[in-house]
Amino acid sequence: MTSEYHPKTIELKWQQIWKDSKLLEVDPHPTKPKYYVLEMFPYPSGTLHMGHVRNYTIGDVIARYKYARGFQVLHPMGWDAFGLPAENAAIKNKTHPAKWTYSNITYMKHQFERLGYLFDWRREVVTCAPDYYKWEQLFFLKMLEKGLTYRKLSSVNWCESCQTVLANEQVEEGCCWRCESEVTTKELSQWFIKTTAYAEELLKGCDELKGWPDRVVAMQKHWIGRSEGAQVLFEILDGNCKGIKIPVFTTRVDTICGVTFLSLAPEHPLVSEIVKGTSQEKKVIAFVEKVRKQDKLKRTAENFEKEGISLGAHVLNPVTGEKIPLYAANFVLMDYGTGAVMAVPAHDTRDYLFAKKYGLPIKQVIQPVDQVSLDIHASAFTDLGELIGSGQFTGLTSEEAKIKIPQWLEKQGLGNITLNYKLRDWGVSRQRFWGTPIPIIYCESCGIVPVLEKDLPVVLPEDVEFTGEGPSPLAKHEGFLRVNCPRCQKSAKRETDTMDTFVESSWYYLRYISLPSAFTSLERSSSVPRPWTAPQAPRCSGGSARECSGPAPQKPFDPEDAKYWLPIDHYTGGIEHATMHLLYFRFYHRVLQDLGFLPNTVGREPCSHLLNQGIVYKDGFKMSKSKGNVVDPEALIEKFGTDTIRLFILFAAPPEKVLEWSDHGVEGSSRFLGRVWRMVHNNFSLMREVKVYSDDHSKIVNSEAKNLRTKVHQTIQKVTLALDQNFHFNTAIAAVMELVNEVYVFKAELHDTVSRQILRESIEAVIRLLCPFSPHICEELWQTIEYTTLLSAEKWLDYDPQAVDLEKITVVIQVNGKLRGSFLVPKDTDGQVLEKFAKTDPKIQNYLQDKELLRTVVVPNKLINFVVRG
Ligand code: ANZ
Ligand code: ZN
Repeated sequence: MTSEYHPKTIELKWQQIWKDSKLLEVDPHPTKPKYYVLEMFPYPSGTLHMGHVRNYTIGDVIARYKYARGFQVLHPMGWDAFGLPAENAAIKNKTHPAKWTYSNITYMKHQFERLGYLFDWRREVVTCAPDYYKWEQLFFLKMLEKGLTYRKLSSVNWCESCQTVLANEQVEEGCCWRCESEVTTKELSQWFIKTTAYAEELLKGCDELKGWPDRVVAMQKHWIGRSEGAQVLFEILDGNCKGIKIPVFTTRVDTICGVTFLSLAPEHPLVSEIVKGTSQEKKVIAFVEKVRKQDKLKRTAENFEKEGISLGAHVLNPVTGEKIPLYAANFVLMDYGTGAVMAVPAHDTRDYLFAKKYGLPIKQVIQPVDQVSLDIHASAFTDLGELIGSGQFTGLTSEEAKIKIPQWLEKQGLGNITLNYKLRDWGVSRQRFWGTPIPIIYCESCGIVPVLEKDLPVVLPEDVEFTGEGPSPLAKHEGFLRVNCPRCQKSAKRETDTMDTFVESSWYYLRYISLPSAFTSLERSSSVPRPWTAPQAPRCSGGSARECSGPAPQKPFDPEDAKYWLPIDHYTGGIEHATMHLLYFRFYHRVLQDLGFLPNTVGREPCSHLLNQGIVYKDGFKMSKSKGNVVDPEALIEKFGTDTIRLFILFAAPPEKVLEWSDHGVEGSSRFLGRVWRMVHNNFSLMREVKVYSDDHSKIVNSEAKNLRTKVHQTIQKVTLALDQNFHFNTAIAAVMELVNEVYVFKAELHDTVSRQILRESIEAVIRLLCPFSPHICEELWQTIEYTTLLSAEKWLDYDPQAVDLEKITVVIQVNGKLRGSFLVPKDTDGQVLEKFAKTDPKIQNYLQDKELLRTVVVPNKLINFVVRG
């Protein structure tokens, strides 16, 4: 028997066996509780980096564990395959972006296999495949019907010398990344998705995200940014625009009597109207141009230099009747509120700084309730208080005034209470080739015409040239561009913009839930083409026209599958997606439900538990190409084996914390696995003839053996706890390491059957508990001790409550008052922990499934009762 540990040989062997055993190729089996484990899918850049390895290792551990716990596990993988890098590679290498993308996918898939991850590859999603994006096009059209997509003017980065639109990441310090000339902005008609229609719902839904990190929930709320306030109309008193009423959004209508000027966003359409033909015109236009180039985020920052210009006109304060001047100011943004601000220098810091700079009056109208005097000329007083100098409203508190003033304004037809959200509608048009074509046709007589459903997908052409200059290759491709109008049949033009790649990642989790065989029959089209062949819409070769234009595809996934698999039970991904992706993902889930693609019985939230894996650092900096401190996973695997890398990553830090890379630590993990290997081989002859101890714990006479057995069951308990609820894999692994140490010092006597049985029990426990983390070596050692089963398919170990400790007590689990189970926990375990623990028991889950949980009653140290309906 060999006693040398050769990771590579073992790993390749087991990877092949797992592949052949199709372990996670599960089909829905409604009698079993399900568990949907998902990791954010990668962009196929070419190689996996350590951040990927961390993310997917976490997911793999959870998938393996849940499988061992008897769940039906869905663990899919796919590729977020559209995007700019493929297009840049195409310009550089003169190849089609698809070619680059698909060859990267092939390579990275191989890397995934080499990491020992168990995925159900049958469900693989490649977002650049026409049979994926055609659904996205269909969703777009359905959303258009409901008014959830629309077109409006919006600005883009523009390079005059390259004659091309630039993505934000192609603008380097205000200059074009290719030619280094200055980038300007240009107004283009673009498509928007009305995320704001769901703003309130998305905000309310945040309260349901109990299994999400608080930080992410806070970021979602902030991004939605609900403000309660009022809208007030200020009438223009003179000049070109006399009589026009400017709406203003304010959260402090209580300060209205302190308004001393009005500020418009420089981009406000009224600005140019007001100054047209006046002596101010030139200066104002120059100012507007200057501000347009400033960064929007910076412009509104408190410490950014406030700048503005008088427009030479005046407006009427509807409450005081005062005539006040009108300005354009750089800190007012066009796309928030109404793009106009009533300026109150006494009570708003930005207005204060502006007034100081331009010598405008400062008028106090709010008095602090508890403070006698304050110097309003030294700084703005921004708290709420009591109204002074406010005519009929004097003496009210700010809170009262915020209700009374809008009521009064409403009677005059000059204002009302409104809500405002920071959330903007989502601009999805990209002037890029490598993305989902927007399924729209422009006809001179009919205007904007949607592509007919039966004509989907609108496929990206293959014969294109990439120069990096001028408009997107789609706009130059005659064959793509020219089309007959579906309404009047006259010649028309296709939309040449493609969709933001965040659209694809908003619904990929749904595509996974049905097997391709389910949707190929639904769609009646081929599955993912690979290796890259011309992506073509299912076309007709012969046959009658009727057959060709048969019924449009019905479903992108099977609603029955959705009922079973949703919501995602565990989602892992980086914190950088805390706002955009996760918000769009929550938005699409709701939209697809409201469009009828998802059944109503599926909840409104797509994912119940989210984990943000921490960043990988090396030498104090984030591991990144630009810092030159990357460690290549592949080289390390070659040297130490996958099991070591996985173990190190999981052991070095809890998953959500920063992981500081350490070569020393990797070597330590490698040494530990060698120690486990030798432990099994050296002890095998002693344990070969016996079975695992299975008798009553109290009957063990040898106290050393008894203690070891207690350690074994405590370790099982610890590891189980970590895998079920706190995800502190590092402490779980540390516990296994301790157990290995105990086995090393344990002296099993040859003739004492019980101690040899306990030796066996301990060694088996180590192998089994370590399996989710470093699965290859564990499978191999399982075989070494002469088991013929696949360890990855074995049931998870239960601990023996008797063996654990006297400090443990039994807690009873009830559902609607009926005894449904019990479990052993440390005395005085917290109620929330008990609840979580009970919910992870598959048996209990069976009772809770498809029922509404009304209440959970916890009697500490005694029982937990789930009150359910349905
Ligand atoms: C008058 C006022 C007086 C304001 C005062 C504040 C304090 P949030 O809470 O973020 O919604 N505002 C409105 N539209 C703006 C825009 N397009 N660009 C920049 N600022 C804008 O902020 C709402 C407040 O931000 C509004 O309330 C308005 O200033 C300003 F003592 O109106 B306030
Ligand atoms: Zn037409």
